[in-house]
Amino acid sequence: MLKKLVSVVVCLGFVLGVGVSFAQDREESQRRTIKVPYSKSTPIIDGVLSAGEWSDAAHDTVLLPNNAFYGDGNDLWDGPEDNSYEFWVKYDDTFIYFGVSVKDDVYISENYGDTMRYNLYPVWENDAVEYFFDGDQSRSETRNDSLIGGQFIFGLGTEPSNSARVSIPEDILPPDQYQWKTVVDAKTSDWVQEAKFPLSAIGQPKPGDWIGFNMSVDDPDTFDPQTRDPDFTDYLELRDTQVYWEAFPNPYGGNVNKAGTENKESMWGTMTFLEKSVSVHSWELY
Ligand SMILES: [Ca+2]
Ligand SMILES: [Ca+2]
Ligand SMILES: [Ca+2]
Ligand SMILES: [Ca+2]
Repeated sequence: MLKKLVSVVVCLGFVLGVGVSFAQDREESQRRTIKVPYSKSTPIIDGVLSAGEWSDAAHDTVLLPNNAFYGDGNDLWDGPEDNSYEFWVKYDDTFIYFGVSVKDDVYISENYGDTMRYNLYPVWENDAVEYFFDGDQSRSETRNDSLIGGQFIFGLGTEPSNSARVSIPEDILPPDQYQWKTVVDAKTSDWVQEAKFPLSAIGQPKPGDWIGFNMSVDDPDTFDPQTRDPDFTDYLELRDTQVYWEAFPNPYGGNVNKAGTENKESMWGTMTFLEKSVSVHSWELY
């Protein structure tokens, strides 16, 4: 089991590039934290942010250039309507829940079809959310260095032939243990994703605990038909941008980061799990 997992981990590291390990220009006091309340009502994972459904959740807005930065991609960011997002997060005794509302100008889901890259569906070359959990609090200079947590990439399933585009190795998290749904606004190309993961997959945090956390939204705005050709063997980087929630402001001295913080748990933020009695409204006052 461990041997198999290690091979998957190596593969994941290869997919998005292995980070450079040099000292970063950062201050620990600037590491971003999100405080997650215990859920008072269980959200329905249907890709629709219904009224009141997330009002008891923690919330943040991820917008360049103030509190996000570019990751891997072609650095073609045209403004908030191109790629920016808000997200909500809360937990209960069994799951952590996310609602993500993305502003996008061109919705893309067809790149690569069912062709796999590095033994995974390359959902990151379509509009997708990536979730990162350092469940064993190791803050490592790599990622997926333990059986707990790691990087999950959620794609979209709106194209009929790609009914479930998920890039999570099944031996890390079996498909029947999580749930997700993405709904796209056909008029605006904006989209919403809701998801839930079992706490058992992210270190089994209890009220009062913390784990390392990051997330990003991948934004390609181009469909390249050659990625659907069975004879096409190259690999194309089609993302315009990958926008991170991220731990540190401008972690490499600017908004554009090519150093691969997604591969370094040490560069991720912190997620704390609030005691059950603490509501979102009481901690927001501080
Ligand atoms: Ca919902
Ligand atoms: Ca876009
Ligand atoms: Ca770790
Ligand atoms: Ca897009």
